[in-house]
Amino acid sequence: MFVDYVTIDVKSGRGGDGLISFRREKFIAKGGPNGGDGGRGGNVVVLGDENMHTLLDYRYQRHYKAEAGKPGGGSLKTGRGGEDVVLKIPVGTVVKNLETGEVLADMDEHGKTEIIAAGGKGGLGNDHFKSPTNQTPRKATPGKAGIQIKLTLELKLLADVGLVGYPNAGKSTLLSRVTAAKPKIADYPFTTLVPNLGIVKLQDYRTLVMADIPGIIEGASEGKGLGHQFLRHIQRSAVLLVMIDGFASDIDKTYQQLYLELEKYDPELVRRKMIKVINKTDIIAKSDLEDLKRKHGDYKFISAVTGEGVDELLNHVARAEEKDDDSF
Ligand SMILES: Nc1nc2c(ncn2[C@@H]2O[C@H](COP(=O)(O)OP(=O)(O)OP(=O)(O)O)[C@@H](O)[C@H]2O)c(=O)[nH]1
Ligand SMILES: [Mg+2]
Repeated sequence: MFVDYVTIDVKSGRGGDGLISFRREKFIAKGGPNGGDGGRGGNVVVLGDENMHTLLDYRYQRHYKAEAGKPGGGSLKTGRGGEDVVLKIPVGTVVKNLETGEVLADMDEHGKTEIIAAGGKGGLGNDHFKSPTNQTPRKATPGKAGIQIKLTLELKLLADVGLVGYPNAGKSTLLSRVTAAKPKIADYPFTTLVPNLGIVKLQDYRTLVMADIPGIIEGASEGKGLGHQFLRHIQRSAVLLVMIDGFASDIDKTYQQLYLELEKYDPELVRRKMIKVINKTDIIAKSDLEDLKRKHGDYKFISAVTGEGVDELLNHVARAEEKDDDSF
């Protein structure tokens, strides 16, 4: 099961207490202080792991607590530090503080780690409090408490190109045509329920990751259809292919509706390089197609089924991907 959003509760370990203790030696009447410091509490750490593809595990286990530090010992022994809790999360996951919305970590690399909640410091043993006037301090400090935070984990796929469009526009068909991915394709709306990724090999041997996401419709931002939360997966994409069925009753209006839904989800999304695509040219009557091409010169025309226009589209995508090309 693909899970891309969870909330969890984490708590770092409390520091161990400092100890009050005195040397006891046979012929010394009053030994000096020798209480050790408490150990540091364990941290809560996140670790990016490219072998994980879902946050499913965190649906089932929602509470994580790092170990407390051990108290200081006699003979100035520092207590052992608490064990860290290391949460493995898929590469692409953004970790936020649920209450403040602050981004605490963006796991954009395999192996990257970030401390989300630091363990409490250990307390000081009584040895720290000796002074010329107080050779037998009866004072030590307790360990500091751990930090408790509610977190959101949000998985955002790392795709260079995102496919957006109404259901049935042919997004999954295009992905299956230009990559080795095998998404489900069918002639009913909302066939795609979770995002699919594929790797496009361009003519110049570059590769691009393409994401096919569930269809969105007018009102998706108010929860219509499958909602619009899947748009998070194209938030990192520099290029968006906006795909429209050639039989849509009003192509420009459809584009405007899609644009609005993107904007409502994240105003930044509509600043991406947008490539407008009309699909299914293979089944549009020749004269109708010519009409459409005349009216919509700013669109690319393709058939995801026969491959007509697809190479040209990919070349266009390749140029859009080149960062300094602002002509899109
Ligand atoms: N004739 C023709 N049919 C197409 C073309 N592209 C897609 N289709 C058909 O249109 C239907 C929908 O295609 P999908 O690829 O599942 O559409 P989608 O945009 O992924 O749809 P959702 O996952 O529901 O959002 C299927 O029956 C496809 O075979 C095309 O270029 N030509
Ligand atoms: Mg689909």
